This record gives sequence, structure tokens and C-alpha cells, in this order.
Amino acid sequence: VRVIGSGTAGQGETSVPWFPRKLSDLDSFAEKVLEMGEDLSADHPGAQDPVYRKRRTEIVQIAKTYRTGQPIPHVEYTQQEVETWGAVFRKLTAMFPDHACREHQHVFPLLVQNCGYNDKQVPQLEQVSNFLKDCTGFTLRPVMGLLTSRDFLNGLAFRVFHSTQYVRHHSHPLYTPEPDVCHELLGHVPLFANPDFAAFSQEIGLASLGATDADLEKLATIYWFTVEFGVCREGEHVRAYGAGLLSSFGELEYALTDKPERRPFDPSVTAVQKYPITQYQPVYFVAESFKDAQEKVRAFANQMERPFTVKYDPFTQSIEVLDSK
Ligand code: HBI
Ligand code: FE
Repeated sequence: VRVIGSGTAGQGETSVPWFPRKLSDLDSFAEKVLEMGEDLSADHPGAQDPVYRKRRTEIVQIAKTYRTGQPIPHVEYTQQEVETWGAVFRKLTAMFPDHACREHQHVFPLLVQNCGYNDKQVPQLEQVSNFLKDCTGFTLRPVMGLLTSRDFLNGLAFRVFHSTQYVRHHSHPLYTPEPDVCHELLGHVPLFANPDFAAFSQEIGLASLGATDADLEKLATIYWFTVEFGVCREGEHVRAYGAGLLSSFGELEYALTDKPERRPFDPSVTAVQKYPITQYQPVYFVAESFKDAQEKVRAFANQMERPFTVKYDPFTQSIEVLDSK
């Protein structure tokens, strides 16, 4: 298959956007962050705080210079950062027993035992990444801030999750307009330790490789309503597995009440659902299981127009591209 480099089409040929083929190709994302990376947007709680901004610059330096294969450098968190983390940790862990899905609840005590999850310290990404690697082969990569949807989803094809390492501003411990380490560690990490969820996430990632912009937007929407805001059926209960819910005490409560609408997860419907990004979701999609959701995403991806298929080789940590489908 002819994959056209740097986004330009050859004469009379449909262009396939560039995508990473091997793990170290992800190194090229390091400095490609959207706004709120080094420069916080004006309405951010930390925007007017020069001390906070200086600290962020210090921490994101790690992500900026990180390269595949290196251990993730340790961050010595300040007392103020630890207190912010601690406030979030206590608030959310009190809610998990009644709100988090069983997979999240199964893994959480293992993170306490193996990765130093408690309210007295911020866990280190390196230790958490090593734990995930043993569970499902997922690893963490430090990231400066928001990546494009394409880059971010492409990482998942390699079972790589791009994780921020900084802590939200201390003035609003229970609010952040962007991902921070509390969101990553309490919301995302527990699920990536689950084999079915890991396979589900990688399925979205594989589908995103070389996808058209239109298909990419659909996959990003599916990601939003599953990995970020997904809920699942557990007997007669509905529980949260999306990290945006599991790391937000207000929305976690709200999502499981009868106020929002709930619809069955169906990729072709979910993919085109509009959503607000700054308010609670009016609609959630309910997954029957991660295995079921994975199969549905695979079937959905198979009918997307892509002139090739991809396969991940875990031995070489690279993508094989196969002509036609
Ligand atoms: N980048 N670092 C980072 N973290 C995310 O959670 C993230 C992202 N970029 C895009 C994104 N999430 C989603 O909104 C989807 O578009 C994939
Ligand atoms: Fe997230």
C-alpha cells in the first residue's frame, strides 16, 4: 500500500495521512501539543499564577525531552501539589465503591499495594507504567498537554497512553479544564490494567491509523463516550468506567442518576453524537461489556474506508500494513 508521507497526496492518488509504524515513531509527538501545553489559556485557574506556570514549565520539560525506551523521570512533588492530589484522592475513593465499575474496583487495591496510591504522595508515572506493562502491556508516556486527536489515538494502537504529569491548580482541587495527573492516575490507569479494556482501547487506536479526517473525528467521539465518559451495565446497576467520570466527583454522581439520558453503546450511533465539553454530558452510552464493545468497534472500523488493514506485532512493537482488506 502506498502511504503518502507528510500528508500530501501523489497525483491521482488518495492520500493516507502519515501514521506511526514503530514505537519510537511516537517520539515525534513530543512537542506537538495544542494550546494549554506550555501556555495556559486565559480562563485556566492557574493562568494568572506565575509560580504555578513556572512549575508547569519545569514538569513538562520531562515530556518534551522524553524518548522511547527511557524510564520516566521522577518528579519530586511539592507539599502543595501533594495536598491537592490528596484532596482529590480522598473525595473520589470515597465514591468508588458505589459508582465505579467492578474492573476499576478490582484493580484499585493493587495500585495501592504496588504503586503507592494513597493520599500522602502522588504516584510516580514510571512505577505505574511498569505495573500496567505487567498487567496488559500498556505503558505510559509523559506528555506536555493535549495532543491532537489523531496523535493521541495513534498512541493507543501501540498500547501507549500519553499521560500528563503535572497537578491541577491548588485553588480548585476538584476542578480542572484539562487532563492532569489526578485524572490520569485515578480515572484512566485502573482501567488500562484490565485486559478487555486494554484490547478495546487498542482497537480504537488501530482504527485511527491512517484514518481519514472524517473517520478520525468519529473515532475521537467514540473515545469520548467510552474511555472518557463511558458507563456500563452491571446486573440492574449502571456503573462508570470512563475516566472523565471517575475523576470528577460531581459528574460521577450525576451520571448515574436518572437525570441524563442513557442509550446503548452502538459505534455507528455513538460516533455522530454531539457533545458539550464544558458541562455535564446530557447523554451517556451504556456498554454491555468491554469485550462486546471491542467487537462492535472492530466491526465499525472494518466498514470505514481505508485501503489497507493494520496489525500490531507485539514482539517488535510495530504495525504491519496489509494491502486491501
Ligand atoms: N491529549 N494528552 C491528551 N490527553 C487526552 O486525554 C486527549 C488528548 N488529545 C485528544 C483527546 N484526549 C480526546 O479529546 C480525543 O479527541 C481523542
Ligand atoms: Fe482523559
